Amino acid sequence: MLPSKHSASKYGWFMTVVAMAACVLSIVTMVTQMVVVLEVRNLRSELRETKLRHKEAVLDGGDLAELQDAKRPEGAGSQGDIEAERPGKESLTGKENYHRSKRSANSITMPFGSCLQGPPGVPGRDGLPGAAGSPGRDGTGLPGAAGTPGQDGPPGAAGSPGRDGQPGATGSPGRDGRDGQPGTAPPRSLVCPSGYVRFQDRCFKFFTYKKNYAGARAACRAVGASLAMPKDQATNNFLFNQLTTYPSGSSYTWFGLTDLAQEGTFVWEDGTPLTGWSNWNTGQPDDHQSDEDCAHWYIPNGYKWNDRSCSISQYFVCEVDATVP
Ligand SMILES: [Ca+2]
Ligand SMILES: [Ca+2]
Repeated sequence: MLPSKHSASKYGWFMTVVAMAACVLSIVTMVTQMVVVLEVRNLRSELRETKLRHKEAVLDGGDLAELQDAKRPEGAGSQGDIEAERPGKESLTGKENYHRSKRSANSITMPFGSCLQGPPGVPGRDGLPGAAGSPGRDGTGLPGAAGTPGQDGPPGAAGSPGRDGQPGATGSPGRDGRDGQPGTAPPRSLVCPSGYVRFQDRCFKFFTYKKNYAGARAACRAVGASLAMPKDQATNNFLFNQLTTYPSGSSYTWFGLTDLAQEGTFVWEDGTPLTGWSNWNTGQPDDHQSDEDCAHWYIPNGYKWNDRSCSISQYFVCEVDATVP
């Protein structure tokens, strides 16, 4: 953590004072060492001079004692002092002093460096984190208890379709079919008399002259026939289609149906009453003027039926059953 600006300033001043004190101390030490050095040099110089004189005395045969007296300072005369003045002894002491002085001189440090140095700087920032340590060893504690079971997963996808099943049991027999419609083709063995036209099991003859109803009925019976009886729509359609091919087709034509026996109750020529299907024109039978008891095809109105006076003469149609040849 960096110091604040104020604390850094106070710290700087304190360090400056300490540095200056160290500088003064260094200067004093340096002066002392310089004095010592100078003293050592003087001693060495005196030692050289003494050696030189000793050699000269030996060469000249002079009195060593005289030389020693000349060398001894005034007031000194003891044997200890003389031994102290011996060249060998004195040379050894000088060497020690010399090395000491040299070491002292070498150990002298210039105080100006420390004096010129500024106050110490602020502490540096924290260094980068160290490298990660090696992984620790596995613990020796007991394993923990098992956790609670997780929730059920989502349902899986739908499976593929199964194989086809086995064939089922045989069903119960079906119901009997309905009866078919009667065929329209006439038996090949049936035939009609000459001059007749066959339709199914009956034969029809279209007369080309006119008779009242009673005359027409008599003419049919004369040939073993009766007036035609169109009891169903198929026979009726066949007959009026044939009428268009004859000259009589363009006029009114009798067939065998009357209410002569009882007004309002029409009966076929074979004595059977008119029931079920009929083909009356609109508003007919109307027994107009209470004089209309005989039925005929009303040509202008699509061959619809009409009751008309039986006394009127018209064309007519007879029928007989077809026979096996
Ligand atoms: Ca009538
Ligand atoms: Ca009528």
